[in-house]
Amino acid sequence: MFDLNQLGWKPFFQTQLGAEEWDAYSPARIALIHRSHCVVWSAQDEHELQIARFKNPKDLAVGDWVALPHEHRKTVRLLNRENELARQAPGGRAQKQLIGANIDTLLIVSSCNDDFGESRIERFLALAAQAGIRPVIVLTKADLTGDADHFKEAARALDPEIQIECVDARDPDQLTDLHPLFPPGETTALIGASGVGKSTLINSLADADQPTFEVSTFDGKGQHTTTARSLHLMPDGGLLLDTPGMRELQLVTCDLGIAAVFPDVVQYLDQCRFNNCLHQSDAGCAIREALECGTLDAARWTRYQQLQVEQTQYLETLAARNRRIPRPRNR
Ligand SMILES: Nc1nc2c(ncn2[C@@H]2O[C@H](COP(=O)(O)OP(=O)(O)OP(=O)(O)O)[C@@H](O)[C@H]2O)c(=O)[nH]1
Ligand SMILES: [Mg+2]
Ligand SMILES: [Zn+2]
Repeated sequence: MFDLNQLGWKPFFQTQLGAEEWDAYSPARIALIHRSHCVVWSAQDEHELQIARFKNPKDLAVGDWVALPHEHRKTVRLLNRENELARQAPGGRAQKQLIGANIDTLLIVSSCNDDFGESRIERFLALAAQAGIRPVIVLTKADLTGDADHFKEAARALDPEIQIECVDARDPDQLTDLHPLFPPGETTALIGASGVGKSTLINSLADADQPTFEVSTFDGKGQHTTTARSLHLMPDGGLLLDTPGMRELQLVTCDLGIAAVFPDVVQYLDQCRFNNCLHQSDAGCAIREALECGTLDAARWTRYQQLQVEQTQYLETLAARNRRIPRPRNR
C-alpha cells in the first residue's frame, strides 16, 4: 500500500484521467522494468504487470505513471510525462533509450579519482537542462583522496551556481546535506559511470539493499553491478531512482541543454561578424578573439564543439533511419 502523493502523484497526471474514468482505472507508478514484466506501485499494493498489456511496450520508463484498468483485458494506459531522461542506445543507430521519467532532481555522481571528467559531467548537466530537471553534483570517495577540494573546484568551474557535495557515500552521516533534496513526493535519479557509488548512496540514503561491488583495483573501473533501473522509497517519502553505470553518455536531441550548459561559449557565438562563421580563421570571429585573449577557455570550446559534432551526427543518422522506415501509402 502506497500513498500516491508520496509516490509523486500530481495534478499534471490527475487531469489526464477524466472524472468518469476514475471508476474504471487506478493510477500506479512503474518502479522496475524487466524484459517481460514490470513492477508497479499503487495505492492498493505492489504487483507485477505484463509488458504485453501496454500498447507500446518499448516506450516505458521507470518513473512512468500508468492508468491500470480494473477490467483486466483492457490495455494499460501510459500517462503523459512531465519530463524524461534519455540517451542514445549503444550501437550508434540513433535509437533512444529511456533512463527514467517524471524526475525532479538529477544527482550526477562522480568519484574523486580518475573517473572524474569534465566532459562526462557536462553531458549529464546538458541532459538535465534539456529536460528541465534540477542537477546536483555528488563527488564520492572523498575519503580516498587527500585533495577533495581539487575535484570540487573543477566541478564548480563547470557551473558556479550548482550544489556540489563531497562525501564518503558509505557514511549516512555525511549525506545529511542531501536530505532536503528528497522531500516526500519528489523523485531523484542518480546517474554516473559504473562503480562511482550510486547504489551505495541509495543504500545509505534509503536504507535499501541494492547490490554493490568492489571496484577492480586493477583498472579502477566499475563492473556494472546494477543492471536494471529501479525506484526506491526513502523512509520519509522521497523517491530515488538507481541506474546502471554508463561510461559514455551519447545525447539525443539536446540543443537547448547544451546551450544552457555553455553560456560562456554561446555569448561569443552571437558576436561573430558573419552568421556562417566557421570559427577558424574567419575575419571578425568573436570565438577566436576570446580564445586568444583568454576570456574563453580552450578546453570548454573543444568540448562544446565535440557535443555539436555528435548532435549533427545523431540528427543525420536519425533522419536517414526515418527515411528507411516505409510510410503507409495513402489510399
Ligand atoms: N571508500 C569509498 N568507497 C565507496 C564510496 N562509494 C562507493 N564505494 C565503493 O565503491 C564500490 C562500487 O560502488 P557501487 O555503489 O556498486 O557503484 P555503482 O555506481 O552503483 O556501480 P554500477 O552499479 O556498476 O553502476 C563499492 O565497493 C562501494 O563500497 C565512497 O564514497 N568511499
Ligand atoms: Mg549500482
Ligand atoms: Zn566565429
